[in-house]
Order: sequence, then C-alpha cells, then structure tokens
Amino acid sequence: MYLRIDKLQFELPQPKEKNPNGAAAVQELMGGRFGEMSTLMNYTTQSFNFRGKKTLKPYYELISNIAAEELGHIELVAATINALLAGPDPKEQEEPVDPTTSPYSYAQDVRNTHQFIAGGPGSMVQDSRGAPWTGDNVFSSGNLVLDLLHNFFLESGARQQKLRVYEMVDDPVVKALTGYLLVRGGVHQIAYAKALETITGVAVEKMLPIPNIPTQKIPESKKLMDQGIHLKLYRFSPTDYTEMGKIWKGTHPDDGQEVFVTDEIPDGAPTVDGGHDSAAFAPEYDMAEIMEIAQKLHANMK
Ligand code: MN3
Repeated sequence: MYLRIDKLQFELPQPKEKNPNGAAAVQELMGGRFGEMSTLMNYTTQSFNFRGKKTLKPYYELISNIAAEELGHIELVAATINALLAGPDPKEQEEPVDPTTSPYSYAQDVRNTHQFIAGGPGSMVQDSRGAPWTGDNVFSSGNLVLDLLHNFFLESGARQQKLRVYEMVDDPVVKALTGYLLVRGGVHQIAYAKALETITGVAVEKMLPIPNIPTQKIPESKKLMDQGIHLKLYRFSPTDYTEMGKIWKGTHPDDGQEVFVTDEIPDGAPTVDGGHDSAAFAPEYDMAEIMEIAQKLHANMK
C-alpha cells in the first residue's frame, strides 16, 4: 500500500518564462529510457517479483524504498514541465496572433504539440522525442545480482542525462530540479553499488562518479549536499522496512561522510498549479461556470 502526501518532495522555484521547448527537453527525464518512469517502474516491478523477501530482506527493502521515492520524482518532473508550460510570457514576444480567430495558435510551432493538443497543455508520459514510455524499459530478471547491476547502470545513465538537461535548459526551475535529482539519484547509484559489494565483494563504488564530474560542482546540488541530503536514505513507512541500513551504511564516496537511513520524510513544498487556460478549455472554457459547479458540489458535501 502507498500513503499519499499532497506535497512535492522538494521546493521548485518559479520559471523565468514560458518555455515549451525546454518542457519538451525535460520530458526525457520523465519518459525516456533513463527517466524517472523507468527508475520507478524498474524498482517497483523488481520489488513485486522479489524472491526471498524474508531471507534477503535488506535488498528487498532497499529496492522497495527507492521505488517509493521515485514516485515522488515523477511528480517533480511533471511539476517542472508544467511550470515551463504555464510560465510568464517571454519579454520579446513576436507579433501577437489575433486571439479571437486562433486563440491556441501560439502552440503550433512548439517542439511537442502533443503536450498541447492531448495534454491541455501538460506533462506527458513520453520522452523528449514525444515517444511514449513503455514497459519494455523495465528489467526484472529474477536474478538479484543482475537486477542490482542493471539498477546501477540505470542510475548511471540517468545521471548522465540529467547533467545534459541541466546544461541544455537555461531556467531556474530546471536547474533546481536536475540539481535535486542528481543528489538523490546519486544516493540510489551509490546504494546499488554498496548492495552489489555486499554480495560480490567487487568494489563497484570505485567506478563512481559516472560521468566523472563531482556532484559538488553543480551549485544547485552543492546547496543540498551542504544540508546533508546526499547522506540520507528515506524509509517511506512508519512501521516497515527496518533492515536496509545493513546496506546503506559506511561512507559517501564523494566526501567520506557517514551515510544513514532516516525516518524523517522530506519537508516538501506546495504542488504546481498551471491555472486557467481558456484557449485549451482547461479546466473549462468558462472558468466562472466550473467554479459554480464546484461550489454546488462543496455545498452538497456539508
Ligand atoms: Mn529518481
């Protein structure tokens, strides 16, 4: 079972300006092969299929709790895409189109028109090409070492692509998102390395960081590392999953500090609301009308 908290894991800044092509690039972190949908569904599926949940409890718990955190990561990526789609209009705007004839025409030249036509506009479960995420991205072999090795590779590929999106999209909301995901994905990358080491004795941590750029070099990440966010593995349950500290222990390869499992959950921050978009009939053409309906529903509930 999952408990849902109506907050983002991390506070995102306001976007500089509306940036649909930036939003299309960030889609890779949602529905790309190495995106958050992939980390979420790989670890979720592996936890469902796990054989030996009691005998290999620390490994089962590690995969399960990282899966729970990834659910919050897809939420953060969606919030970033939506922030870029709903941000303030760019200052140097081209000749405005007559809104009475084609109110939605501003969206015709964006990279991913699907975000606008199907999404209203909103995030999609797609990569940066607009190709839908697929279950073919899930690897769940039933062999623990192979699955952990895959997960280490997945987090390493994810780290590379986050760094590329960081360098591609010049907006504070994207820098903050990628800065945060680099720190948290780094925890997961190291956790899978530590898990592999406990089973095989191979010093997987010596391969880190992949790519070979210290996370501290990213200002948005360094700010979080100064708060110790890179040392914590969150236990997303009030009562269960008590043994993953047998794997998530020892030192962090970046700075040698002690890592630990924590019962505290992230402080969290408000979710993003794109507001009313009458050109897209979202949530409806006439906002006053839907407000009236909502008020009636609210009155009926009393
Ligand atoms: Mn993640």
